[in-house]
Amino acid sequence: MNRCLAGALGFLCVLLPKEMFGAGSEPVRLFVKEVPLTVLGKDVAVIAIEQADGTQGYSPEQSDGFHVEVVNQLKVPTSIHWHGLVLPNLMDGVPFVTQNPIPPGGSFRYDFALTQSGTYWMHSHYGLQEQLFNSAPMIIWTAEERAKADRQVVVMLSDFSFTPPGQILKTLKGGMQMPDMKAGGKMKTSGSEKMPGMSASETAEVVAQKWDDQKQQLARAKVQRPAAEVDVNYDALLANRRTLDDPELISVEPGEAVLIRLIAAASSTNFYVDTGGLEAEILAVDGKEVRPLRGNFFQLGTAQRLDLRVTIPTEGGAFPIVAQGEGTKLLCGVVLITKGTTAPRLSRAASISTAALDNTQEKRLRASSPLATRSADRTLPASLGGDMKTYVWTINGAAYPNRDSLDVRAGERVQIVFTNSTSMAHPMHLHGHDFEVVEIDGEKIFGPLRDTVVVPPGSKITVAFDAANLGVWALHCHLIYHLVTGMFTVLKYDGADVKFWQPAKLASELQNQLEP
Ligand SMILES: [Cu+2]
Repeated sequence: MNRCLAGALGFLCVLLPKEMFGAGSEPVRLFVKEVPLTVLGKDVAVIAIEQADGTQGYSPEQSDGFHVEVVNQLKVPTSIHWHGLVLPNLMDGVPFVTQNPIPPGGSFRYDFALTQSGTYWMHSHYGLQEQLFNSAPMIIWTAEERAKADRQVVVMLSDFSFTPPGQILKTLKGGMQMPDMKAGGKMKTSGSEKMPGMSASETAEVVAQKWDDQKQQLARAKVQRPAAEVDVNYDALLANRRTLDDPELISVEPGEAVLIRLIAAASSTNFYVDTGGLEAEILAVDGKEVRPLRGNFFQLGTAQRLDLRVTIPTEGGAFPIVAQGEGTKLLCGVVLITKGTTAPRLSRAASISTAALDNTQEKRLRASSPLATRSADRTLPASLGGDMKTYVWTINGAAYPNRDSLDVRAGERVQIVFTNSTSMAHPMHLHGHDFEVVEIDGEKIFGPLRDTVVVPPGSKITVAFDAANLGVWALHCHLIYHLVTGMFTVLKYDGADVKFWQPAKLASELQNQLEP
């Protein structure tokens, strides 16, 4: 059966012929290559992960398993990580942790069984390539996933800068914020009143999320708070690689249910997602089902996913689904539109900025199938530190590369306690495991299963999982500039194969990339 997934990256239909992925068949070849893109009228070169027919990424049937050969057509090394998958350690695609980088012209084969379904994605774990859009969607299909709505669309959110990523990092490490293009490209020093660790700066009217007790749903609110801090002033936010003044128009039918699979594929941007006049319900986060939670305004941390189901009104119309970056006025999005409706003109910028992500939504989310109740055998602290001035970001006071692993034994129920003493929200990602959010700021909950949890400024969040996947697993902040400047460690199982874990090599390789 072929099925067209409307709107997957806009310019293509994902064909899902089941026969193509049969067990024992040839692997699907994924080419990592440079592609042209026009942003704000300028031609730039970015990266794509494409099949031979131009299909973005790979969306297998769960029952067929995962069979891929990654072919590196870049002029530099790469390595592709399958974000959120519970897979064998040496299939995880992290250079100098689970494999060596794939050299230019080289390839690497990945084969394993799939145990999960839903919204996942893939991205380079090599250097700063994520900032150049070395990423693609991965929907793992089952009959249940297909039955969730009449129509399904994938929306990938990303952040774009005309400044090369190496230059962005150098500028950040130089104690300066990125040039603000709207301010004439002038550099500005990181404002003293906004330095992390210092007392809150002046407040302003900003957008945040609230719980509407009367309607029992998540909603948009205007509050007096400091605007969130950001590392990089981007030139644009993109949805399916398009700006909001030229958005993807996704054809829908009046009265039908549409499942929007949102993927925050940005390098360094957390989002708020606004469904406007369409009331939505969250069906899953990070590919894992939750008890449906209603609203029209949602939070989405970098690297997280959000499955939102909406119903198109019977009278039809045009329905923008818009994402605003945390701490910025920049917007991106797509438009769901019925036949005969004129597409609205949308602005790329909102009138006011947004507050830092917080725990409003996370405290309300409940896993559909929580972990079995069990006391923890091991509790590991993960204290998040760092500041904009030194631009060194740490876990438990140490900046990677180091060999300060968090150690576990197979069979244990493990808890990780994230405490954030910085004034930025950090989306923390553990590879190879689903974890459950079990405590937020002292309140015990049966929270969602996730692979990436946002730890807001000043917050303490405990996650739990069963250590049942032997290996050396990356654990890091998913803001790329925090990751490469130290907020990275590994979860190491007793008895794991550590032959690929070479922190020192990672550091020298990154240095090579930054010095042309
Ligand atoms: Cu971070």
